[in-house]
Amino acid sequence: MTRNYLDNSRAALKESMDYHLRCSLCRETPSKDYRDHFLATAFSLRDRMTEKILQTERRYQEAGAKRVYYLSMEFLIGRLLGDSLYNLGLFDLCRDVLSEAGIDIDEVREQENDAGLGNGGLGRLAACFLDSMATLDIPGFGYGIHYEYGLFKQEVDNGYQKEKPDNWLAEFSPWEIKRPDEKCIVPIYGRIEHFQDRAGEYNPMWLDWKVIMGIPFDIPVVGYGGKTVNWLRLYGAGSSTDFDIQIFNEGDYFRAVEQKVSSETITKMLYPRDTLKSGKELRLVQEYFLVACSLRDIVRRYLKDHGDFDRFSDSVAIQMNDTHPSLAVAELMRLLVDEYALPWDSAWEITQRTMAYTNHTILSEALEKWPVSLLERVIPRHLQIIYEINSRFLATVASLHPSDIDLIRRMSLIEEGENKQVRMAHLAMVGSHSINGVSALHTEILMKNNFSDFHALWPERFVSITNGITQRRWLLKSNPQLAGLISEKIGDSWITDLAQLKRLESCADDPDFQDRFRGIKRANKEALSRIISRTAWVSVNPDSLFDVHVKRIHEYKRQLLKIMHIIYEYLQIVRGEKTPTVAKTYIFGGKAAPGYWVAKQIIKLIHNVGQVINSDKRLQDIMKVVFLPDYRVSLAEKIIPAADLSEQISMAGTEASGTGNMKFMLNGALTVGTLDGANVEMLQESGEDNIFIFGLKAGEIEEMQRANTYRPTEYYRSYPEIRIVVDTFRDNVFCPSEPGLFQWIYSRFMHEEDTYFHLPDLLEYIRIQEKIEEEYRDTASWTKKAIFNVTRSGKFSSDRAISEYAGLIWKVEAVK
Ligand code: B1H
Repeated sequence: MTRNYLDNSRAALKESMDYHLRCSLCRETPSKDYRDHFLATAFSLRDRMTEKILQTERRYQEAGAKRVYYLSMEFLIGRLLGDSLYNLGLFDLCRDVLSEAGIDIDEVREQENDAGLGNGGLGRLAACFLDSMATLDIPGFGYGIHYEYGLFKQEVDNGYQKEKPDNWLAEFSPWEIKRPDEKCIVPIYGRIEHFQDRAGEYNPMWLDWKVIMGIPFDIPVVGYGGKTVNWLRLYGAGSSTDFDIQIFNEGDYFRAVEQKVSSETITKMLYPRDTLKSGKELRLVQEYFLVACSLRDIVRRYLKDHGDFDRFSDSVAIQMNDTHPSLAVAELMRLLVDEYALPWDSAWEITQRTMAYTNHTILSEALEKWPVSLLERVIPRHLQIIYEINSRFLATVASLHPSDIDLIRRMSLIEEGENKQVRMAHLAMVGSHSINGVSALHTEILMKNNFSDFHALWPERFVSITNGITQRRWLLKSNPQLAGLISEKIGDSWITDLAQLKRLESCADDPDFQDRFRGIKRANKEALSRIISRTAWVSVNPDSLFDVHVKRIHEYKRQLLKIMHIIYEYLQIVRGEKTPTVAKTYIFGGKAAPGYWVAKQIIKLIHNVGQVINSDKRLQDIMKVVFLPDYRVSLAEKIIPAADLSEQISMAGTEASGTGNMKFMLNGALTVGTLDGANVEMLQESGEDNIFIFGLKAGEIEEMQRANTYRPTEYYRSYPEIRIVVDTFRDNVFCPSEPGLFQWIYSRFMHEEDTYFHLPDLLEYIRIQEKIEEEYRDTASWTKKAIFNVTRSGKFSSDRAISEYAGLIWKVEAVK
């Protein structure tokens, strides 16, 4: 190759793609194989990125920049080819080079497997944050786990979810760079003994531990414009060869091999639970493994440039993505005190100044607690440190509130009882200088309810940072036609400054602009219709209203409320009580945790309702219900640009923020939603005429729960609309061949069980859907509202969120 093989000319790009086809992949050129072209293109981009990683690193070094490390058990990055092409500014060039070879770039992009290393919003947020940090030239890096199997693939068999392994690395990923030379060694298990030192003090020693080896895989993260390239470091577990050889030398060949097998299982797979904790030993080991590997790496990098720890918290900020990496507090203390011999108080000050914690949910089933007995066995030294942190912390609390035993019990890091447990959120809060919620409402609730004792003690630590999404992936790449129309009108500064979209407002009334806007939506709907017929085997009308409910299946998100509305509408039509005025396509998608029975039943219910409705001749062109299997990032990128209506109908007070809601808004869908999570702020931004808000408010629900006044049967008895819907579950209307299948739903209501308040919100939901139908018929007015949703979505950029983290929490600056 020529000397300038990395420049961004057409010739150089072609040359490096041909080079990789022949030299990396050993293929004859020209090749007609899409997968070969995917790999060759990816390698060519990676070459360009690695060069920039080195340049970026030099820039950070010269500036002596403070660095942010984002610790997360999940990074739901999806595909990378399209995003890399856009961020490097090479999309058009690459499309042309490929098309000259007779290759369609879209086919090439379809070859890439999603990196599904996350469950849902929490993992996707981490991925958007990486994109924003690189785009804003912030020295921000991700640390996560190199799962061999990402989130399971979902197949649907007779309406039932079947999980299939996601072997995303089977054809290997061209983006990652394995770095066995930078492996680290992590001790685990063993016991503590105390030895007397010369001064007569007893010091703890962690003995007889086993070893796991952490092997880093780096994925470049290129910011828009291609100047800054950060990286995401994912650790895979291997067994320590040193340790194996020790057993080996003892002559126990089989035990040495067994050791290898078991330590490699640590990063085998992602736990497939969203807003539900697991409680399994292997999950704890995973969390510890992430923390131990990343902190060693962070400390190693720091010590390359520093002789002591005096400037640690000025040089390093660590963000814990929920409590999953909260053992970082104990691990940093252990490193500083045990391995670098710092006095406890100095170590504690450094730790607190370095760490920050983001809470993502108030649902109690997700709040992590680990049994003391388990920690004692897996990481005995960390448990000791946690006890020490706790006793010092409780002494402070006691000195402020000497007689409040109950307060001390509530705030303790240890939950007392028959099986003592460590409360990980308390560990995270005590060890951090900052605690943040992910929307205004969520942070309010945290301060008022869940963490009120901590808020009273340290009000200054609490911050609200509303989530955001990256417009590079969720508009520029996923909706290129709309992106093009916007740039044509206001230029392309919105790509790095989403608030610029406001300047598009003057177009909202322009009939010509409206036409083009609608035309793009219509084209996206056609494309989605083709996907629907291919994957869900239902033919849908692209002129119908696309009403979309996609997200993890969970009771609190209330897919059941949506289905109950669909059933109501269906009954109304077939009974002749309603003349439909708008054709509708109801689109669902989402995975259920494999062990979550109710969620899986809801998938079955959606299918059965779909089967009845889709085969009813009376509703032929009026209503369709589809479930798109295997909802994932790359599918979301096709669904969201085609949506007219975005369903965000969680029970108020349960969805911490939501981020799907923001993606729909950015793509010109109107939202129907409760006053929950970031919907509250979407209402403020869009104005009440451009969003459909209904249902009980968080405070009202809280009050009904507190006073225990909600009785589902009272709603059932009082409202015929509710009764006819609930009775279908008793009467097997949607399971004639499997009587009793959905009886459980009916029974729950009859037994006064409705944890997520479906019935009190159902009437208002039906009414607002009627209003939506009415408004949709006025095409010009609907289009205008859709345009306002786009123009007023600027706040929900992850660039805004990251700027807030950088300024309020991390105190880091861009290094241009
Ligand atoms: C969110 C989780 C979560 N909150 C435990 N909590 C998990 C909890 O594997 N686990 O143990 C996995 C995930 N995920 C989501 O975070 C919230 O529900 C959304 O409302 C929010 O938008 C998102 C990002 O902040």
